[in-house]
Amino acid sequence: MAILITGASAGFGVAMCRTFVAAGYHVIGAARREDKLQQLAEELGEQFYPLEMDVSRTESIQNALNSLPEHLSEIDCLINNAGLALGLDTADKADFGDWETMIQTNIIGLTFLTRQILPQMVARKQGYIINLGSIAGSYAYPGSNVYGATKAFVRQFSMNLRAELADKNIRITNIEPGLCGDTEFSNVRFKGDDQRAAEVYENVEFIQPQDIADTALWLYQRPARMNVNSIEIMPVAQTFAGMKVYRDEPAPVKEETFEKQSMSLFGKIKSWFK
Ligand code: 8X3
Repeated sequence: MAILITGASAGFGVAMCRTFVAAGYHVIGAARREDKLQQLAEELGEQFYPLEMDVSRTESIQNALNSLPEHLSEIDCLINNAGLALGLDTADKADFGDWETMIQTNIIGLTFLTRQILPQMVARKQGYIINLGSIAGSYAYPGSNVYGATKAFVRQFSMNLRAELADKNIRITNIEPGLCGDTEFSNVRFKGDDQRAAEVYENVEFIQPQDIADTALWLYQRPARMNVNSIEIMPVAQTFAGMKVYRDEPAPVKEETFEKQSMSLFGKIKSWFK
């Protein structure tokens, strides 16, 4: 039995591969970048199996799964970690191609892979699916438009799977991280503008990939009777900003002179005696 982790070439994925291997599990690390996977394979040894997979292409997912050796074909835990944010422009200016890529990876890829793995879990009446959502799936912020919406999809998909799979002894959790540094997340979002990416993490103690990896391992090692539906994790320094209200400029107050006011009062009194 193995743990299949997507997005294994960077950030959360690398940390989770290392953490699960160190805890004694067999890990299949799936990612696009073969060189990064090979480095990880050299570091982690026999317990780690590098699997080339592009989660943004269903054909690549299928081919990768078909290529798995017999002894690793049973997946006890699927960690849907691959995903990305692209851009922070408002919806009227965002690149539609970026939206398509996010939908393709964060939604289509995640659901396709889950659909491929679920039947074997159902047949065995055992398994665990851990999805990597985001606080962006629950809280709106400008520029999050489609990225946040894909993560809201992941959140609801996770809950809907819970509703279907509770009687199959399959656990589902949506991990929802907030500001987490030391990953490629912002470098990818800002398309290689490393300066802008670095500014996101300036002067703040952000969450580390290891925190997410430790959380995933903790979840996996809970008793089989226990399901954590979702777990939202922020750095202490990140919190809610409240509702923003954009107000119109107040209408200018018409100032009436004292003479005007008294004249109109005098006019009224005069009209009573007519
Ligand atoms: C990452 C968290 O706040 O950048 O999903 O959207 S955030």
